[in-house]
Amino acid sequence: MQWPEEQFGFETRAIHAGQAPDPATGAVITPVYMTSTYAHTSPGEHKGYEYSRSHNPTRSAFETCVANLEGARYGFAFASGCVGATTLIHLLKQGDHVVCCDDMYGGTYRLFEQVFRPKGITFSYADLSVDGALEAQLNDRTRFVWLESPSNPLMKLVDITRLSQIAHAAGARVVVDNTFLSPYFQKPIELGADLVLHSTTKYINGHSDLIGGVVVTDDQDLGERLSFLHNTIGGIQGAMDAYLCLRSLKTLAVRMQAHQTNAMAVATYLQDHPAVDRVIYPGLASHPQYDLACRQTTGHGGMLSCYLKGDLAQARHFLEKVRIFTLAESLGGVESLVEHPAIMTHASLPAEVKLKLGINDSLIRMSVGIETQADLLADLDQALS
Ligand code: P1T
Repeated sequence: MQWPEEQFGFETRAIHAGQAPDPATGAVITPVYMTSTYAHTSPGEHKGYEYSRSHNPTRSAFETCVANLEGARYGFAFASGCVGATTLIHLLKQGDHVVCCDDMYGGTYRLFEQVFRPKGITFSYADLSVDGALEAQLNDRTRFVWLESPSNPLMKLVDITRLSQIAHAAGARVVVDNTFLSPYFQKPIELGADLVLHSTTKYINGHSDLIGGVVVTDDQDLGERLSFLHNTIGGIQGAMDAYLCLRSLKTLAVRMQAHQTNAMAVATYLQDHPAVDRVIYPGLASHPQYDLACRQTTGHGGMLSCYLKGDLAQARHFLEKVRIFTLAESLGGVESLVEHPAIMTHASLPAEVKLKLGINDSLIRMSVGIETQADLLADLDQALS
């Protein structure tokens, strides 16, 4: 079997892409190549592997597989989502400008504002779901448009195709952080984006047992520049973590379906609960961008946010009372997690930014896992009572 095989379905590619049986032994599962270096037969003569910062067969298999699933030719696995983002920003130089969606993971905002702004890269933030908002931010130094869709934690969507056309006309590249939906539900490159980033800590690995990131692109120039930066900066993923991510991709499709089924049930349940003010889930017809969600994605994923009635005391009471949902940062694992963005994942945002966005003390974010649905609903029921 030759890979990539375009005609195979997502599930087949998730299980086989980049994973021919091991040439040395016939092992069906790609081994964990725990080696830092590789023997040369003569200086400069080797089997394509010299040093594991540059290449490692386990990591290469994962990179090939995830790139294939995103419809891209180049994939680079990193030690975290944040170092993936860091490496992307190293494609830029002093004076360059990035337009970002206003609602994004707090750690990405902190990286941009506290690490890269002092070094001379400028960032502006706008609600890019509003017509004309991107055009108003672009200038002749804009190199990247950085999108999360759905965004973390407010689940806002942006029209990736429309924004990519506008960005490209202005000479900028589009980065989509696809962490929340995974390539199973959303393929940004097919929609027109140039670069896709994931925190693989989340759905791609799916079992909350590692930190990782990946960047993919189908653009040869970007692929070659990223290959240089990946090796030269060296924020690479270790072989064991790459092995776990590769193994997890095999079940991505079934996990995402199960996450979505449970999230839809939780969203519907919360929507009708008297203690809940508002639920934000792209799969609900009440989501302001429900039509875009149905057009742009093939599913709505396992993440949702809601505003509880009351103040911080009510939110704390709920968060302390859940039993199956665990009060913890992160998302995308098989177990259900719940968190308070204002105090936890988005604590590094300035108070006025949080206020403007609506990240207040009543906002709760849930990563709905794949436990028995009735148990999850019963847990929420007792915690909200
Ligand atoms: O944690 P790390 O693997 O470095 O990934 C950072 C990151 C990037 N992009 C998005 C959309 C993310 O959600 C994250 C990490 N987010 C959390 C830890 C969280 O609880 O939201």
